[in-house]
Amino acid sequence: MKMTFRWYGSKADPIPLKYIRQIPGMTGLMGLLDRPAGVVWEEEEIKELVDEVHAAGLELEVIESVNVHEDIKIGLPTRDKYIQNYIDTIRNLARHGIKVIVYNFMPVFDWLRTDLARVIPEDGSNSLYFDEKDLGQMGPLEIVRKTAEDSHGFTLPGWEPERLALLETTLKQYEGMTPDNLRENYKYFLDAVIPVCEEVGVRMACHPDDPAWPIFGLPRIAHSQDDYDKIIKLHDSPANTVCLCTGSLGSNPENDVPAVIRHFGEMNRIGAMHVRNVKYLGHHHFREAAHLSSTGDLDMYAIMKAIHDTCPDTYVRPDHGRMIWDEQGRPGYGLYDRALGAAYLNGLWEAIEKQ
Ligand code: DNO
Repeated sequence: MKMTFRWYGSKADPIPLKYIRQIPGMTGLMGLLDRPAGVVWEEEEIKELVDEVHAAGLELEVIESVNVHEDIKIGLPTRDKYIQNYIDTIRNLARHGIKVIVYNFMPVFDWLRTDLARVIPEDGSNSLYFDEKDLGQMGPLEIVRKTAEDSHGFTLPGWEPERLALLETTLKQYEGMTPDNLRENYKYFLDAVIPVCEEVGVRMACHPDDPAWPIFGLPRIAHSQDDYDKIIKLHDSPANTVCLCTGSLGSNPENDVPAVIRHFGEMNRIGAMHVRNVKYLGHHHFREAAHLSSTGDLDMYAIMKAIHDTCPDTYVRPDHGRMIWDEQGRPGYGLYDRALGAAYLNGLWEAIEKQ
């Protein structure tokens, strides 16, 4: 296992690399260049990022994310141009040591919450929260407005302003699209990019829908083991993998997360892991918890054991943390609770190894 940390770049992330380096057992980052979906990531800018990370004593083998342009997901004629740009980006990243690209194929919205700072009554910290009842009252435009307002000036991953500016148009373009239509467009994309990944030694890792069910009537095709079985069959290759996010899949109690890890781990189809815990509050209603098993509803030991037994060399990052100790930062991506999460997950790993 390679323990990594998500980082948004020195201009956008208040957490200095030297702090990340000081987290015990931290080997590298899941990093990114802040570029709009559809453009080519040029080699010089990639090199600059990689050099900066290496100079801090960390590795950069995973990029999260290279976003897929909406025209590709919708299947517009312009998609070929954007797919070519994606391919050029894959080649440029591979030349600078990148091994895994995390992305998603979710229409319009990446992850979604109805409150970015819900106070946890037991300890006074706060975390990301979702209640479908609140969402029903809000509607897509309202949730975008509220999420931007609550994000303390930080751009949240998947909520990039240039994407959201087109929200109304984009939502219309998805009208009438079925999950099968979306899968066809996904296949078109994978058929183009996966052969290039095989050639240059990169693995594409698809992040699950978060939360793990359809929202606003949009087609969503990545929120269960069955869904991922279909995705893998769209273009069967070791380069077509899952970014298995325990908190996203685990938002739906019907997903047995350790079993899903074992299923795809045994097939060698896990490109990266996001590990975090969830507390269920009712139907389609949850909040994020500390990583420790007893503070939520996922069994983190069983999760780490499944990774250990089936994909022990994968990249793991402690996913969203709570906001604790009065830290002000990007919701979900503060330093303190994610550092505690990494230490805890490393502790579980050590115990599993020594058993
Ligand atoms: C949320 C993240 C997601 C993830 C993307 C991958 O916190 O886990 O935004 O990065 O879905 O493309």
